[in-house]
Amino acid sequence: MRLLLPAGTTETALVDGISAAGATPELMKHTPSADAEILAYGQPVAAPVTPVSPNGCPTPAAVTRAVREVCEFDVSIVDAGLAEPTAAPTVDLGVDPGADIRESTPVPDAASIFDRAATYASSLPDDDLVIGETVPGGTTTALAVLTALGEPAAVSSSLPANPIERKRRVVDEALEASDLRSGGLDGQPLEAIERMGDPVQATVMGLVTGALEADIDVTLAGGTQMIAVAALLRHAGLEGPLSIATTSFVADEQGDRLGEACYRLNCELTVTDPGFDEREHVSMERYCAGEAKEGVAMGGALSLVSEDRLPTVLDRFEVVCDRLGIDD
Ligand code: AAM
Repeated sequence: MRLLLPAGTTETALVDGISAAGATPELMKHTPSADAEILAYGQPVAAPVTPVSPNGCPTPAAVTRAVREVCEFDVSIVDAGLAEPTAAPTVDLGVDPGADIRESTPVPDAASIFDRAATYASSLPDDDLVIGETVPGGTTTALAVLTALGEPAAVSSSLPANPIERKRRVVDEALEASDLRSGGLDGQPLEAIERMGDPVQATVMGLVTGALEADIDVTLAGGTQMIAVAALLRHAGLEGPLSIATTSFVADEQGDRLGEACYRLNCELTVTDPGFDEREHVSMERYCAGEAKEGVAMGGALSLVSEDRLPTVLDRFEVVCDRLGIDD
């Protein structure tokens, strides 16, 4: 099994109060580069910060890294539009950072990103891929492409209280800037990304398509951003079952909507509860309070952990937090 982490950015994350995937909007552009380093090395190396929410909740990369230290799987990080340097080894598919979706064409080369990602994934030697994401503002761009496709638009948030009205206003402005109406790009997924999305979506879509063509099994590791990718793939005509693995934090927040979306998109759904409520650790308490919830393939990584190894993973998460300078 190989974990692929497409890591990228969208300037949409700079909208005030839209994301907690970084302590401040200015620091958020470093989050994907730092997440890549945490996954690769266990701590930031060149990135100037450990990504934490404004309340100090550590990035889900710390959880995924803890699972990796216990379960040992291969990782490849795909540069899906990083805005800042990373010292993590990355696969270069020539992807630029995404612009603000309130511009007319935030991802002008979505179609060629898709092609390059598909070619890369189809050449991999693995039997199974788990594909995650890190892109602050990603739930807003997910809402935007779902709206453009005419799909029911329910998305999660890295904030405990989802700023959904704020996101809807951004999406309305994005539709206007792209001269679109809701549902106007039904059946045109790459155009939806080009005019309303982010470069990570084009990358994940290409990776999944290339892998499935090469008979490699794929799990989409994430929450509602992966629902948006599944919708994009269905609008591209992809048939056959898809599979999503996410955390109980997303599932609890979304309620019935998550299962309904998976049913509609013919997606198998795996939800993993890491049992953070049974520990007294400040990071785990933050997750239980609804912060972060998912990201950096956290749900997919946790789904690999057998019940008897979960305590070891939680112990390891405490060690990783310690290494990251997060007090308990
Ligand atoms: C990724 N890195 C993160 C993080 N994510 N570091 C700290 N907290 C997170 N939540 P939103 O749309 O609210 O920004 O949420 C999506 C982001 O949150 C993604 O980057 C996802 O991977 C996660």
